[in-house]
Amino acid sequence: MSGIGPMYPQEKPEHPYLDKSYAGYLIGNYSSRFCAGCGYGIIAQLYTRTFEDEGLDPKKFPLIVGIGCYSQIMLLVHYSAQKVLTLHGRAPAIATGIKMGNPEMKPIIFSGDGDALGIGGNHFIHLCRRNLDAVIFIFNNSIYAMTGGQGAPTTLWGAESTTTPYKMFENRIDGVDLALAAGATYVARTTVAHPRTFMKYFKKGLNHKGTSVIEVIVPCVTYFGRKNVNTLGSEYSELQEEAEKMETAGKMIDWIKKNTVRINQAQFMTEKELFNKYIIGEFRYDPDKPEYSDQYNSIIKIAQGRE
Ligand SMILES: Cc1ncc(C[n+]2csc(CCOP(=O)(O)OP(=O)(O)O)c2C)c(N)n1
Ligand code: SF4
Repeated sequence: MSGIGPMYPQEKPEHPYLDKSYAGYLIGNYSSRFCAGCGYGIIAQLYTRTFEDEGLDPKKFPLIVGIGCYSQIMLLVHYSAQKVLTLHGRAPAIATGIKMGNPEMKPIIFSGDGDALGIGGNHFIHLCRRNLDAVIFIFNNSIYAMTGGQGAPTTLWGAESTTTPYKMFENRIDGVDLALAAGATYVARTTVAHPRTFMKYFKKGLNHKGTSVIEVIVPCVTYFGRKNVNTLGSEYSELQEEAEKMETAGKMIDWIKKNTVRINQAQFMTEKELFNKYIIGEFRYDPDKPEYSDQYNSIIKIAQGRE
């Protein structure tokens, strides 16, 4: 991540949603704090576009943000979005409080892979188990980026990171599998290289009453790409002569596309073939399971003798 950078108010942003960004709209600052090639800018624009397309009422759809590089998305998302910056891994707990305080609200949670599946794994499990009406995004860049590129529970086997300078040898956690096991009622995975799918899943989550978990595979060029080669995850990874470090956004996006398998293709593949791959698609949609705040309200009525 870099400093906020110079402002060029005389320059008109080419991207239609930059004018709608928090920093762009308020102070005409169109710079980004993300490294060149970071995928988080794409997410900010897709969020803002969906926010406008759906005409989201900011008072009903607060954005609850955990701690990681991605927290800087707050400067880029729609200026009128209500944003709450919370603690590392604790965004689901704050979102639960907000939802229970005012069940009319539907929190949208931003979390990193380290955030939701490492330090906040416990909070994530219980959000899913309760089926609280909220959308939680897990931005998976396979690394703890903000603190210097340490290996995370999601780091692919064989990958290099600052804490695994030879190779990652631990089994990785799969955010989708965990969400399914914990009981989330809408579960999907996509990547920033599939922007239309991102918006489709986001809109579905917004219209679903229950916990929607959307994992998004994102490139971190600085701490993941520069240390790893584009044959990572490939069955041909022993062909090291073809391997290239992924030090640019283009190489990382190409690798993400190559290392991604659609859910309908995955069913014809063996466990060995799927090792280290990202399966994308929709894994569960269950609109019939009772939602937590509704259930809680019915218990209040029983306690008050009204039912
Ligand atoms: C309770 C707690 N533990 C650790 C930290 C230090 N910390 C801040 S951000 C971060 C890593 C974030 O990684 P991730 O959630 O994957 O997001 P990214 O930076 O990759 O976007 C860590 C370990 C913290 N702020 N609070
Ligand atoms: S360190 Fe990685 S995740 Fe953080 S801003 Fe840079 S590219 Fe993005």
